[in-house]
Amino acid sequence: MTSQLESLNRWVDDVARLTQPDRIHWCDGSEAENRALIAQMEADGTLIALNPQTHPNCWLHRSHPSDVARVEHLTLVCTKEQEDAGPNNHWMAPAEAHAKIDALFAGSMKGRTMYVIPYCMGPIDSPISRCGVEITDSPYVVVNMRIMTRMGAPALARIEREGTFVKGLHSTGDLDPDKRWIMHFPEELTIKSIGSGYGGNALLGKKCHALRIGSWQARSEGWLAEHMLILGVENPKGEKTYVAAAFPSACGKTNFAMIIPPKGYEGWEVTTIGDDIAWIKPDAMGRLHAINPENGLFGVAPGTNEKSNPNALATLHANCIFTNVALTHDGDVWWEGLTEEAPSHLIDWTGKEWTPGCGRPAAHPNSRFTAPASQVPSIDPAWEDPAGVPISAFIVGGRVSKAFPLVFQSFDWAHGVYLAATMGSEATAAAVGQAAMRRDPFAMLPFCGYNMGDYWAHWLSIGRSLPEAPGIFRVNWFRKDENGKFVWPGFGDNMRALEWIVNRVKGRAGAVESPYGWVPRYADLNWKGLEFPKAKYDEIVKVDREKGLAEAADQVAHFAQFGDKLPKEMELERQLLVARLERSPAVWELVA
Ligand code: OXD
Ligand code: MN
Repeated sequence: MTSQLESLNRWVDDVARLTQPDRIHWCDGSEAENRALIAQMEADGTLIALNPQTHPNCWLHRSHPSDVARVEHLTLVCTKEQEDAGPNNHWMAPAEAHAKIDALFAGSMKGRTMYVIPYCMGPIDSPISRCGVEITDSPYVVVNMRIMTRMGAPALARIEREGTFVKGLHSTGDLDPDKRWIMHFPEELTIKSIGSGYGGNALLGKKCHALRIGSWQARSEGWLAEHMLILGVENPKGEKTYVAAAFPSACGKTNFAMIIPPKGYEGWEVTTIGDDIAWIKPDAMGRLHAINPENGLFGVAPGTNEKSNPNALATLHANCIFTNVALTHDGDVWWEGLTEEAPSHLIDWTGKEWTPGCGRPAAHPNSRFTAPASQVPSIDPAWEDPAGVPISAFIVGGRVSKAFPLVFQSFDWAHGVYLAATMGSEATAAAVGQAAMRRDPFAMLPFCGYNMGDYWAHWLSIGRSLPEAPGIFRVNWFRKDENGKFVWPGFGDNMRALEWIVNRVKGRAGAVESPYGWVPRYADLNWKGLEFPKAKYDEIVKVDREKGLAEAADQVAHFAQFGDKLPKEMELERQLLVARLERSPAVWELVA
């Protein structure tokens, strides 16, 4: 098979000449093709079948122990000008980068099959969707791409119609970490990745295309490619509101995307459109509409359980690929946090015998499940609507034990962009008593395919172009008391902040002005079904002037990295925060 698109055939020929595969297979995405690939991988040990009674059509894959995560230091953005990649990206000049990686691709597919995977990011008939073609020598990548994207014949037909596509070339090479690169050439809409079979490095549709190349395309075409979940909230009157939210990796994004309303919220429903990436575009009326460009979840397994995320757990009963989790003796899967007590005996993620207390984790901390989004019990009926869903609010937040209130609204769009540009999570305290922040603006630090200063400017411009911009909110579920214990119950009770956010953008919820932004008073939140006294609430809302000033001072170095690219508004917002704090009492508290 070849394509009707000359440029695609030519590229496939060029790649084959370089990598010298034994065979070329164009993927049609069919069930028969998938079954044949799985049978082949089961035969050579790449996949292990799970118990067909408890997990029909599910498989376990164990990756090479040195290939279990994204590798930020080997991930490059190769623009002609280094300034366009910015201080947030590792950079190499395109000619040098191509030469370096092509030398590694030379002959890398000898003895292997080269798979050509046409795919579409987003519903196949959505004008917001964009297509790509990934060439890979990994059948594991093919079967994962089939879950994570709309892959095969319909995508190829769209590519032939449009005549353009993002080119992604991937080879596992010999998995030598010294010969591993993940390179992006946004000006050429090209990705080249070698030496890794791990999801974020090898499933090129996800982080490489949908975020790094996508953010570049979004900027030049006037839309947004974001590391955000999308969810819908329906109140008992049947009124539906959609929000998008950015939290850094490992801050509970998948859990929040599938939140189950707590006790007291009978009649409410939360639905899921996506758990990781949002492509957002103004419609003809200037309203932002979002699609989930993905077709599946590539979620972190450890910590997923009946309490943290029952919807995710229910998604994993069939048709999934598990990577680097532990195996039980009856062919089931297990990971840390799945049950309170570990089984007495397991095979760990490296294939070794494991017993509790042996000193090693049973599942790799970054073990994953690849699961079809259609199986999520809370999936929204409109999740594949080609028009996307209208976004009324953006939520951003990180993992911060001090300083920031539970939830607050920005004063305006530019202030909201500033709140997102300065967000981050606490790293392990570097100096005693001093929490070090790892800034992760918009949760995009590892994923923005261009200069982060230009990215903030793009967000500011988008806001200016909208007749009615969504509200921007910041949340912090992680404030701790003097004993180091989390004050807020989190999980389903985060719904209380979500309800306030929804009511706020509808203009029917109160708030007071704090130095950080608009904060809900105790009476502005719905406490039905939760015993949470006002004194406790005051604790997670109050603003400590010194901590606030220290935070604002710490932002100076963060902003300085971007030099001339830093939009004026960012530094002005920082100074406004300082001015507000300086005129505040040592501890700003709610009076009502
Ligand atoms: C992910 C991540 O895998 O953000 O989604 O790291
Ligand atoms: Mn992510």
